[in-house]
Amino acid sequence: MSDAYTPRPEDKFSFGLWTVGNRGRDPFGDVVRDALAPAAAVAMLGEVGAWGVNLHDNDLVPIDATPSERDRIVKEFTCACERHGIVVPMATVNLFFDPVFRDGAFTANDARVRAYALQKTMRAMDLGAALGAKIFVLWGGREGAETDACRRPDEAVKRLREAVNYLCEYSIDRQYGFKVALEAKPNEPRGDIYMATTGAYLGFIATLDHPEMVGVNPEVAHEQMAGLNFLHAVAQAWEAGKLFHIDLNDQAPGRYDQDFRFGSANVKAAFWLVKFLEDVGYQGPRHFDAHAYRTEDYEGVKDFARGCMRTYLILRERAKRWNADAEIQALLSETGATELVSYTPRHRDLLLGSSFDRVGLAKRGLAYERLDQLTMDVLLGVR
Ligand code: GLT
Ligand code: MN
Ligand code: MN
Repeated sequence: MSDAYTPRPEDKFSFGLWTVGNRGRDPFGDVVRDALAPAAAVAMLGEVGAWGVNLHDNDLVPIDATPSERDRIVKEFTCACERHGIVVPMATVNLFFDPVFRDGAFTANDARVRAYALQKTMRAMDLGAALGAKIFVLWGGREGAETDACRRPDEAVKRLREAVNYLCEYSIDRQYGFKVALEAKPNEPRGDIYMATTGAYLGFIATLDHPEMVGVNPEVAHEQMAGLNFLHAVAQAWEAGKLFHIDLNDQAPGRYDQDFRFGSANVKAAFWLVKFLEDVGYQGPRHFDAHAYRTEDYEGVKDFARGCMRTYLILRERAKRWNADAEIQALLSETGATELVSYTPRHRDLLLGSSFDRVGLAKRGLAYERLDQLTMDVLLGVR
């Protein structure tokens, strides 16, 4: 039965193979679900109504596969995607699982490890391009330190720049047309990870050889782990033309990396986020980088995946209602039009000659309490 909250392909909902395939291992306990073969994951995504599947190289092709094994696996996977009407919008590379990356990949002190990381990434780009992906995510999960005795952090930045520049050249050389999306996280699995926030990456991108090819992939939980406002990070990325991809999930601030179902922990923050993405007309994939609770079997994993999409669609409908609400709009228009000023000698003289009712301005109530309660009423379904 379909309703207003049934996902459609144009919603561009995607999941990583590693998300629905997550087996529930955590630092204190072993796997609780059987392995889910990539073709089975694709079938599940088709069943729940998703549009896309994303993958790391080794989610699909084992790290030690021979070229002929790789070709067979890719062929089978492509067939599964066609059969279930699922596309591959994004690909990425696993530079964090294998022990070779225990000191980092692009920033590792050993030049052979750095070279291997580049080679592995170029091969992952080959794989992603073969599957039709146009976005390539780089998450530097091991690019960090437990002790800053290991290297100077500015050296790490230089190594990271060298690697991203190299990989952009590779994409150009092979005519892959990738948009590279850099994903920040403050810590976990390293004690501290370099480029802790989306804002740090936005600063870094401007220093690259091909800044136009590189943007960000902000993840809800990664900014919230640091106690930051995710929407603000996304808005800055969007305004800079750098929101190439987004990882939707949820997280209680200050905890471990929870990767909860989208909207399940901070529904109001999720509402502002969905409203923003819809208001500005974000056209990229809406990727859920989350996983089901460890208590679930694969029926529960489907509930998890359906829940991510359903919550997004409910919040989208609530955002439309908020935008159409006459009282909300009236309050907003009272609190300020956004007219941007620019510097001219005439404007300067006018401004310097103006007088302001400072005390009067500071006295006027802004009615944000009312505005926020109206928001709560919309969100809680009583308006
Ligand atoms: C890993 C991480 C995610 C990244 C993925 C891409 S892998 O699951 O926790 O945030 O987006 O490398
Ligand atoms: Mn992520
Ligand atoms: Mn995460």
